[in-house]
Amino acid sequence: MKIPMAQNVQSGKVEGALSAAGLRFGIIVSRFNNFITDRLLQGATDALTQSGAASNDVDMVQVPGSFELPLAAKKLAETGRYDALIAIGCVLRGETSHYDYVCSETARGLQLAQIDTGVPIMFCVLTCDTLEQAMDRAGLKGNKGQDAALGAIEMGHLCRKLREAASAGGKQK
Ligand code: INI
Repeated sequence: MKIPMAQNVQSGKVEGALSAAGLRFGIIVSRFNNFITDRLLQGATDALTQSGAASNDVDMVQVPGSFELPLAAKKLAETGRYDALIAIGCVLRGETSHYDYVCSETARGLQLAQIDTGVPIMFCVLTCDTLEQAMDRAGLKGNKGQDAALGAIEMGHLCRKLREAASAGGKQK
């Protein structure tokens, strides 16, 4: 694909910018382990608004657990309303293999949803052995919700640019 030269686009290099203004975001958040997911959600929404996202350009839906994130994310992506989605969950290892099923199916489902729909979906699902590990990642030593928001902004811009480049390439033919 031939990428036209534009702001932030050098020949052969395409990158997303880091302003969230004008982009639309959906956040899907799991209620399970909500003492962690609430903190991740706060980190994500703070980062989006501090980066210029309008509050009515950020929608939030809740699901019971991480396992339900992929279906809700896919349905949001299919609306065509969003530049990027952020899926937030926290899976803590227990005594049985349940943890492994929830982690692997959540990751697989979210990846499938973004590949199927073409809408970027950030994987903000903590998969931790202990509550302490989760707390560290949900505010004590950084916040993965904030990291996911920055990823969503970058991927939202990148996908817009790649769409524009593809349609400009199509018009030249
Ligand atoms: N869901 C989570 O998000 N985190 C967990 O740690 C967890 N554990 O441990 O069971 C969990 N289970 C619920 C699961 O996501 C589904 O909601 C449930 O199985 C119903 O489909």
